[in-house]
This record gives sequence, C-alpha cells and structure tokens, in this order.
Amino acid sequence: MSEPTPVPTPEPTLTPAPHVYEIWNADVSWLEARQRCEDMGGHLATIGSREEEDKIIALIEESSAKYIWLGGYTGYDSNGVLRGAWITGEPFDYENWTENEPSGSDTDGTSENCLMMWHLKDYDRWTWNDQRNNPLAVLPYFAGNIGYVCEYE
Ligand SMILES: [Ca+2]
Repeated sequence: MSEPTPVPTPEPTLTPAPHVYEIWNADVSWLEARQRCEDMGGHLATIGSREEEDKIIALIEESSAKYIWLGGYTGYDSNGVLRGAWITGEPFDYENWTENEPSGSDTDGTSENCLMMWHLKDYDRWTWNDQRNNPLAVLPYFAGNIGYVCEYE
C-alpha cells in the first residue's frame, strides 16, 4: 500500500470585505454624529468612488432624512486653497460638490467645514456641501431632517 498522494488545498479566493453602512435619523451636529458612529465601532461614512456613493444614496433614500452628515470636512491647504478631506485619512479622490461648493464659510461669515450631502431642488441628484457644524441652531427647517451614515470596515 502506498501512501495516498496529498491533495493540495486550493488557495482561497480573497474578495474585499463589503463596506457596511447604516443610516440614522437624528438632529445632531456633525461632531456629535461623528462621535456616535465612533461609539458604535465605526466612523462617519467616507466615499471613495461613485459606486460607494450610489450605495449610500440608496440607503439615504430609504430614510426620511434630507441632510446627511458624511465623514468629510474642508480646510485650507498651505497655498490657501480650500480642499476636502476624509476623517479616515484616505485619499480625497472622488468629489461631488454642489455648484459653488465647498464655500468654506456661510454668507454671515460662519465657517463651514463639515461635509453634508443634500438633494437641492435645483439639482436632480444628491450633491455635497460644506456646512456649519450645527445648522439646526440657526436654521429651524433642518429639524427632523438630519441624518448621518456610519460605516463599518
Ligand atoms: Ca458651503
């Protein structure tokens, strides 16, 4: 009797883990939304591609939220150019700003650095705006309409 020839185990096919997103409706500031996602073991969602954005938009549209916090912010670089960034530090390659955004500040001079996704009447799609941290404090129509998307890697 000869020993049976061992059959090599096939190499497993590695597929990237899907990103899991979760939407919450809550009238919170961007900082509070960021903290809530971290408390749940995730982070405010970041968007690296049109495909990821489409997934997040599908989720948003199942909710009643109209103003959605994402894990992005804006700031001025050393050349004084306003740029976006993700809280995870991943490259800010894909962008979908509303026309004339990011603005960096509101018309009253309040700085706007928090990435919010919205669906303006004049646009037929969801786009991005840099918003003040707590718009509800000055804009009552935000009440009941704020949401945030957490992402779990
Ligand atoms: Ca803005």
